[in-house]
Amino acid sequence: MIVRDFNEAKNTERRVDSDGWNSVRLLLAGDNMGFSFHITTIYADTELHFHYKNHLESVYCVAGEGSIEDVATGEVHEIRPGVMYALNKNDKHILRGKTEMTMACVFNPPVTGNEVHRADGSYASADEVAAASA
Ligand code: 9YT
Repeated sequence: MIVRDFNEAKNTERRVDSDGWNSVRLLLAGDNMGFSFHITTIYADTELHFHYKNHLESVYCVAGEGSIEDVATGEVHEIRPGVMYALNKNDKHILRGKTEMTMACVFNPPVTGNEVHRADGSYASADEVAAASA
């Protein structure tokens, strides 16, 4: 069994800080769960362009308010506590934080912990990472 406390993990290298957001990765690829699990904080008045081409992601809003825009359709969905979205088509999206938002996120395949967003909003796949270091 794996038990981890967000309040401790947020003060370790599990916390990743970026422009407009931070994320505490409570489960990573190395935990061999088949998914990774993150608590992501999106800051107020932020607009983020993400496109996880190599990962499926599901996100549940725990606190805060904002919206998600499906770039393919232009459709905008309000986000508030209780709302879940799943990027089941690797959907390119724009996340807007109206207030600070706390989001619980699952990634399949799991994030390894070393990813940074590339210019196109994606994270590299495991194959691309292996090819780059070969
Ligand atoms: C809300 C959202 O898209 N979270 C993604 C996870 C975060 N970018 C991370 O941990 O890399």
